[in-house]
Amino acid sequence: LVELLICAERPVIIAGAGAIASDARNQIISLASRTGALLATSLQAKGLFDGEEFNAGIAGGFVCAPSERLFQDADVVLGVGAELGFYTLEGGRIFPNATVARIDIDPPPPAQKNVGLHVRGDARETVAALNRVLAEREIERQGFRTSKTREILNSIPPGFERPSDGLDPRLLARSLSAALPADSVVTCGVGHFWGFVAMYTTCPTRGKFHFSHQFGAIGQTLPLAIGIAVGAPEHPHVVVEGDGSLMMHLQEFETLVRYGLPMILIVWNDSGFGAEAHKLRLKGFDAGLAQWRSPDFVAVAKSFGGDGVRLESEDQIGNAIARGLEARKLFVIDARVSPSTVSDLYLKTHFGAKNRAPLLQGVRSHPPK
Ligand SMILES: Cc1ncc(C[n+]2csc(CCOP(=O)(O)OP(=O)(O)O)c2C)c(N)n1
Ligand SMILES: [Mg+2]
Repeated sequence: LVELLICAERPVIIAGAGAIASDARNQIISLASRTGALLATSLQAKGLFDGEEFNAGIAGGFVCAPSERLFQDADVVLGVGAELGFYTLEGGRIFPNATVARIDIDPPPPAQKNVGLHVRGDARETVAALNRVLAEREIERQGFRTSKTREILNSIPPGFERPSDGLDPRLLARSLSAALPADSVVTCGVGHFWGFVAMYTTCPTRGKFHFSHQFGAIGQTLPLAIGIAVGAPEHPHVVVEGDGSLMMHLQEFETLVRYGLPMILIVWNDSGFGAEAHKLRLKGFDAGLAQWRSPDFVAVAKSFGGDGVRLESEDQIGNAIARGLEARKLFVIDARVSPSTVSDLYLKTHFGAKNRAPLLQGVRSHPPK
């Protein structure tokens, strides 16, 4: 691994959940600066390097356009506490020219493709050892850390057109960044909608993101979020869930109310299984097969003993969250988003469009534990 990093001309370091668990952030930042690497994260470690120079954000399906362009030229990709699975490497598409290496406490999973070099060890200790060896050998590389890279990362993103059939999901996700309390924990479900949250909502400065994507299954967010709420009662908890997924576990409202758990639940409501509706439309089928007339989720929450509000505009999200914090119980924010607005990931993966997503630049005051 030492030799690989010494020879690397344009390395990228991708931190995953294991890097957070072992508190490896500062060691990774030193290693990246020594080797001239771009910093990136898997979805699981979203926001870990916010505020750092040469932070390229998320590597994987949710990659922004400037980073995607730079990753094409990477010659070494080092995962730290990151599995670097199919989605993080986009099946190899995102790093077409790179040798892959990993540092992980676990052995490579049996189904892992492109194992590359796998070093077993604690993320922080192993990266610290690398830093020591590279310092002894006086390695200081410029690598990716040039003014050209800075220019690409800071390029002004293209604007987007506002939809006329509901709230703009990109604008809503962006407005959510400023609305989240600094120490809040955000739990986000999986569906078409999660791309907006992953790519346009910054991680709260002293908070954390969880994504409930195990097995890619929808309908698990509320049960997972209830566990997170019980485990971290000192943090305000904001949950983002799709309307279709929510209707698979709506009965858990009763659990929340019975245990008196405070939770702000934003229903990203496009009145359908958007993930399916967009694909049906694309293939010439009837998208209406995966769409419905939305129930009144606020009324449902109230009937269980919770409360809520229907969001009238994107910029009302701050007020709605403030009301939810005051309510200190289940508080549903029903956000009727545009059902026709396609996420960047879907535009790229299913519609063959060019990636135009901006780099999400957050500022982190404190590393999450
Ligand atoms: C258990 C399960 N059933 C079906 C799917 C396929 N699926 C993936 S996303 C999705 C739609 C989710 O709808 P919603 O929560 O409203 O989010 P949206 O896609 O509309 O943003 C479906 C049916 C799945 N991933 N898991
Ligand atoms: Mg939906």
